[in-house]
Amino acid sequence: PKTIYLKDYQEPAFWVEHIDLTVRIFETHTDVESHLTLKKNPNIASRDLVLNGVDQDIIELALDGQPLTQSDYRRDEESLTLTCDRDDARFSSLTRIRPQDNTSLEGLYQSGSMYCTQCEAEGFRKITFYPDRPDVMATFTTRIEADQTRFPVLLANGNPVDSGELDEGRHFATWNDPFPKPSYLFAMVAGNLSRKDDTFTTRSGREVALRIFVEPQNAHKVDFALESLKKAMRWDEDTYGREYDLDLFMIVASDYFNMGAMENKGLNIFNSAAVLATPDTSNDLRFERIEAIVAHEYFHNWSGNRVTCRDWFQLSLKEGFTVFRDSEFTADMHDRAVKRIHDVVDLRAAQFPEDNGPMAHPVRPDSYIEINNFYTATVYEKGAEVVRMIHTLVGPELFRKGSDLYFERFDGQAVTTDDFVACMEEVSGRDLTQFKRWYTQAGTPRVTVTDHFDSDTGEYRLTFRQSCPPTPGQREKDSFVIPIKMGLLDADGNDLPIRTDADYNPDTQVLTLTDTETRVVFSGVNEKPIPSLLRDFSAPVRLQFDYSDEQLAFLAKNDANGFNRWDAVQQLYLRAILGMSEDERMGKNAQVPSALLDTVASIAGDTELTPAIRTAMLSLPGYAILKDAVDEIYMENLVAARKAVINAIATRYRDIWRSLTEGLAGRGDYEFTAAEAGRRSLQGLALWYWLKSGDQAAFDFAADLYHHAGNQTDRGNALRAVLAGEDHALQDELLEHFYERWQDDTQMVEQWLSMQSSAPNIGAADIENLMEHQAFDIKNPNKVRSVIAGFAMNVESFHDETGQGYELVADMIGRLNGINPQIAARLVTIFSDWKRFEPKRRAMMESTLKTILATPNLSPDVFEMTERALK
Ligand code: DPP
Ligand code: ZN
Repeated sequence: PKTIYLKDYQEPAFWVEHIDLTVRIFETHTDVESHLTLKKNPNIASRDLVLNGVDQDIIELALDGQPLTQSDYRRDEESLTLTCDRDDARFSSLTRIRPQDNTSLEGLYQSGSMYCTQCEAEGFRKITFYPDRPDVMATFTTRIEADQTRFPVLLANGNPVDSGELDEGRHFATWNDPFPKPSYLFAMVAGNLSRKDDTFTTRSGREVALRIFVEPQNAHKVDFALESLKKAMRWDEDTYGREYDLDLFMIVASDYFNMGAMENKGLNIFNSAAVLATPDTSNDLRFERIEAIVAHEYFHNWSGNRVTCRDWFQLSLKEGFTVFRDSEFTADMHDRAVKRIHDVVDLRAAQFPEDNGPMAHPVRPDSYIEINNFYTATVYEKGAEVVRMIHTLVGPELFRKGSDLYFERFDGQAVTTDDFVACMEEVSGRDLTQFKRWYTQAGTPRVTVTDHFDSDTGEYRLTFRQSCPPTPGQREKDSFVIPIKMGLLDADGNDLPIRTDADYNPDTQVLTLTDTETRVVFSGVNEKPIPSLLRDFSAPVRLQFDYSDEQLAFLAKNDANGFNRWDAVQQLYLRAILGMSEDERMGKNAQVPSALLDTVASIAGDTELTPAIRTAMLSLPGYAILKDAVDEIYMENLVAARKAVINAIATRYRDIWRSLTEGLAGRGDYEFTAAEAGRRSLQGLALWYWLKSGDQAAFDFAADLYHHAGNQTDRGNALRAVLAGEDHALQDELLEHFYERWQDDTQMVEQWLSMQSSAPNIGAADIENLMEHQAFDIKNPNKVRSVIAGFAMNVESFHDETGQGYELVADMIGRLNGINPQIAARLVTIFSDWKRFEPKRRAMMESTLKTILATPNLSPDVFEMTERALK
């Protein structure tokens, strides 16, 4: 496989101005006819016309009407190159593809009864010969022909311009997209779909038709997505001044989909799990996720489509910015502090470990073999944090000015992260040269803080030292620009006024670090304060300050910043679990610290905190975060310590959990609001703790809640709690009941699978059984994710000392390699922290990775990930 480097970027020798595409769908094959209007790029001397194309049978190729023979072009695995002497030329091709056999789910493929596409990043080359790179932007006309009965609905990007009947029961539809776009934003759909319509009036008074298309059995599941879409459209007008540009916006739901969703111009295609919802089949988290993904894809219409990426190294230009946008949208729609907490949990559980191992790469990578492997937490979530820091540094008004300038200046162009940052520099007058290291240097910076108080002078001093560990290909790092939002608490827990000569902005409470070491002196301080640092998680760093347990408990109670109250409790949990785990390993008697237990009680009873915040504060860090926090992973000890803390919390406060569970019962119909979702989440957690205490009454309550729940949130909470307990008869009874009742509902079956794969005490053999079940389908990524990804997070079973868990996942990767390389490659990341385990598991995981690497016909996707993991 070939490595592609950013430094080798060159514009193409030819641009495409327009493509005329005709797709004829037949039972056994699909024929694709295309005509490209080419224009020479004057900046490039070469006359090579490079067209990407894979998995197509060539029927006919022509240049300006002259048929081409094999001696007219050079061919390699992914492309075809010919010399074109004219500046204006027309390239034509007729090729044959077989979408019904395309299990990679890239390009045109069959999903259930429909045909649909996924072209990001490089799927268009599986449909027709084309310069399949994002800097080539063309207008598209797409004509689809298919059987009228089997495929009554025919969709493509843009506006419908023509349709009609053909011979032999066939029909056609022609679509025209007037906005030039890269091929990765192409989409088409053919199917027997039911449709729900709505409208949105833009602020300039244009009426936009909104349509959601789904397979008929899902017709009742679209209302929520439609409402979310309208909210997103309004929000983007209000917050960014961005109006929708076409007269029609369509969403299609597909059961077979590699990612969450795709922002194709005017025709978003969604994984059905990311769009279909009813209260009876989706829990609150799912509702929030769907709202965010619908918004995310809609926001891409500007941040991604109108202004797109020059090359795939710039992926974060659209993804980091758009994740930041959708995250702010959710914060505005619901509860800002809760959203921030959820984002930081995800960042710490997924991105920090990625940055802390062999897969670490910069937000703007320098090289790749398979770009699909770079749709990562670093590009998306850390990329969003980088945009957030710019927002913090320049402030909201200038940030908006900068984004206005960016959209205006680069409309219709394919640009780079440097172009984005340059707009922010221009409007703010701030030099962001050093800041841009966040795009080029991988690794999570560490900030170590020490303090000193001088009562004679009334001076309090904080010393910040930053460093960043080496990552693959980057040994030394230069210092980062790190915004630290902070306050100083007095003995009553109030913020002291801040007086300092340092680079501190009193309006935003932000101190900006630029050097390896920064000393900050605060004057006029009469008593030694407790610092509250990195409020709202103002930078994606690991901050270390030597708090006592009592100080953390104090911050948890008193900090004016909700996020930092939560974070103080998380530090208490983390410290307790890691300390106990170490004690265990040394054969010492491990004790749950009393400061932790007292804090738990005070949070549980603090009715001034919203239920959602209390849930977050009462939730322990998961294993992903715990593993990432130690130098060497001893799984048994970590598991024992985490369990001991849970047991102590559960048993000591059994009465609290019971009364919370009972007191938080719902009244009336299900409503998806921040307040109601918060109430349900706290009840779910309280029930889970109550059940962990072993109280029989809790099992009865859970069984009753399961059977009488009016919505999937309560039902799921009840079932998850039961699965975490020891009553195996009840577990079997409820699981059987669930499947019986919901086996015809795809989204419910997916939840049924993942609740089992992530339940404690499930073994590799149970997972094998699940994969034999009729509900499982190895060709369906959602099913694979439900079973395998759930299992991999289920550390007790996955890291079982026999190594059976490793074997099972490796086997799955081997099977998927030939079916769906993208999904297979994702699963490899499960092993990427192997070097950080104790010797026994380290050896087993390493040999598992080597077995994967020895798989015959290994795809470039899996090869790249396995090779990187082993380094
Ligand atoms: N561009 C897509 C997204 O929205 C990729 N799945 O993230
Ligand atoms: Zn995106």
